[in-house]
Amino acid sequence: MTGTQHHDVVIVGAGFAGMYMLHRARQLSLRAVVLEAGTGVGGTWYWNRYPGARCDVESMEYSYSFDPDLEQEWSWSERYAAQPEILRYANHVADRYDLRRDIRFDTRVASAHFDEAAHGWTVTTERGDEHRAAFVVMATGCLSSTNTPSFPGMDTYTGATYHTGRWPHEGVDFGGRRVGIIGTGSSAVQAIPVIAEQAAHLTVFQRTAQYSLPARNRPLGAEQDEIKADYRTLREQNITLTSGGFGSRYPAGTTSLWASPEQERLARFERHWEVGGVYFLRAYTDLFLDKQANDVAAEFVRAKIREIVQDPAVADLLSPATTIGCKRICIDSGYFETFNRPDVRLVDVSEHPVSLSPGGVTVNGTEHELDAVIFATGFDAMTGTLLRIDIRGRDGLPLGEAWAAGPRTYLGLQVPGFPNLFTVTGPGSPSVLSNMIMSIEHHVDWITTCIEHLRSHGVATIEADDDAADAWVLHVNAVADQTLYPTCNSWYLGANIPGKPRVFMPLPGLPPYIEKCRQVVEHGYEGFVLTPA
Ligand code: N01
Repeated sequence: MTGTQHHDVVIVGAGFAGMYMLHRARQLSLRAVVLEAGTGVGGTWYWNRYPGARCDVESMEYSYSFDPDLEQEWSWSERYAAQPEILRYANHVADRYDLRRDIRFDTRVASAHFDEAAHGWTVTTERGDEHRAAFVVMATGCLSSTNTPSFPGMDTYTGATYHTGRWPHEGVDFGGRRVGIIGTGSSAVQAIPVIAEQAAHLTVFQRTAQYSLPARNRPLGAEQDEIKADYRTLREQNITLTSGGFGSRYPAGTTSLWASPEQERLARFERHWEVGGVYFLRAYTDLFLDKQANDVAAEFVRAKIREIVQDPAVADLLSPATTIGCKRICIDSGYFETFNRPDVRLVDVSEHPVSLSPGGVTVNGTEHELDAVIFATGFDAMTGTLLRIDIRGRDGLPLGEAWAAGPRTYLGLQVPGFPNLFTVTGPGSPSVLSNMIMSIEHHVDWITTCIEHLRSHGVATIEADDDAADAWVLHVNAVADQTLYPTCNSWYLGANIPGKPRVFMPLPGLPPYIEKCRQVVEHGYEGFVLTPA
């Protein structure tokens, strides 16, 4: 389709955020269109099809809550759903609410420019189609722009290469092949045990050892019916959790680690370790606040690694020295056990960087011959996708310039100088430190209420106030500074991308944030500038 099309709202991205935004926009009788780069819905779950990909928020919680009928009719097979099942769910939602007729697939957005005179936006696709609308909702995801470092010799490598975040849809057969994987973050930790089963040999190139906790995945039996019998209670309890909107069914400590005698600590950590998943880090209230308390938890996990991994030198290499939970914690099914296999080798690249050669990967002068190399090297998180689109606000101000010193938003919902443009789970909101679907629903509901208010009050534009945004950025950093999060080189801080400004991007603590958003509305969109039509 070419030419200019007119809508009330253009939504960019057909992941969980974009799909729900479309559903809500239709309820307001808005003419809405979704522009999606992929050929299907599902966002992160459409792209990340690597072997072992799975969500580490439980399926009963990592799902929409907006429609009790949807909650009841969909059945999850496992405690933690694997990528194909989550993608089936996304497709089910798209069909159930007849979303596809307003989604343009295979349509990548190139630019979005604010038009002062029209009080609206012109969104242009890479094909050159123009979409005009009063509102733009960037539902572009927090981890949607992959990061592939420019390794020396990359162009010379003759084998196959893959990135976990752009996995071929037809799958990859690693049978009989010598495979290398660079990176040991969440994606790699999930992929490594599965690829080790398939490949003739697997070499893991590790720059920084990562903490990983056992998922303890299991088929969902009667507990699914129990939750469905009182789903509202689970959702309501989850949203009250500071730790991010999921897991209220599991034990959480209410005291400092120092309030427990040593023996009791070990017993409690053991119980939390057995529960599986991130709940280990909820054993005490100060594990994210007090470095010494964190060290005790970290040492517990290192002891587990030494127990699991038979070769002490390998166990040593796999044992992180850093603050546990400071980088996004990994959740695994058999990760450390995989290094006991004779056909898996761990190569330390902390001192000697990786380069590629025609036959494989070279580290410190040793070439590892490989038929395939997997880049599990992560994403340009939270800002990457927004900055790759040519977004220009008032007076043609490019978003890249507005964010030269790091992302600056009010509530993670709007950027000063970019009227009527909303970011779902944008930087400055709890986003990646929460159950993403819960935060998506919260933002989409907030945006929907806001648009409804503007239309019913004859308001042409809403825009984050400069001072409110400055104060918000300070607030986000002040909250983060009370925790251990900013103390390590994580992607939360932009530290994984050379040259990216170091700003802590997500906001720790969901309930006060939700309350703040509520108050802002109650006080007539305090902190936003509303301009009458
Ligand atoms: O990416 P990452 P990811 N040479 O950035 C290494 C979510 N997620 O795709 O630590 C050598 O975590 C890098 O090393 P270092 C989740 O939020 C969720 O794994 O920088 N190595 C690191 O080991 C997660 O946090 C789920 O020293 C290099 C790795 O690559 C986020 O996505 C599943 C390198 C990158 O790890 C991203 O996870 C999967 C270089 N030049 C992902 N550059 C679930 O819900 C980078 N590395 C379960």
